[in-house]
Amino acid sequence: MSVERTFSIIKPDAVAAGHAGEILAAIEAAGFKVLAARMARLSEAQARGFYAVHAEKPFYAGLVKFMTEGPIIVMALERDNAIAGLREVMGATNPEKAAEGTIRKRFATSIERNCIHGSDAPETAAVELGFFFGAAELL
Ligand code: 3AN
Repeated sequence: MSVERTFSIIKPDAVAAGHAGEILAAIEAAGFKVLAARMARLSEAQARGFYAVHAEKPFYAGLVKFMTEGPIIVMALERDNAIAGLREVMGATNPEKAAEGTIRKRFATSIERNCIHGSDAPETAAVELGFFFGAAELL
């Protein structure tokens, strides 16, 4: 296994509910190094761009509305096998199907309001990291 980087968002539902600290603690407890992190508020155009891959899905409009409803925390994370590892710590997209102890099982309230995002592949991680962070922030 090699050191890898991934991108994560603590979504508006979790920030509003005051779960950001516990989510970050779970990420750190799983061995991730936080390379960069900051609060952000997505514009509609940014949310549309970030989720462009889902543009044809029936849930797209609702997803964009949700992701723009309040502040988020964007993070660049590093660890061995970071991409798959974070998705394991996050749990399944639908919290009802997420394993016990995962972040989504603990804090998500629905398949849409599912508290955390994590990149799903090396290509998407690179694009998503570049969407929010400059190269100089990731040294
Ligand atoms: P994941 O976040 O687990 O990679 P994706 O990439 O399939 O899942 O979906 C991106 C986001 O879109 C999810 N995190 C969730 O907020 C939302 N989403 C996915 N599937 C649905 C759905 N069936 N209904 C509503 N929202 C959904």
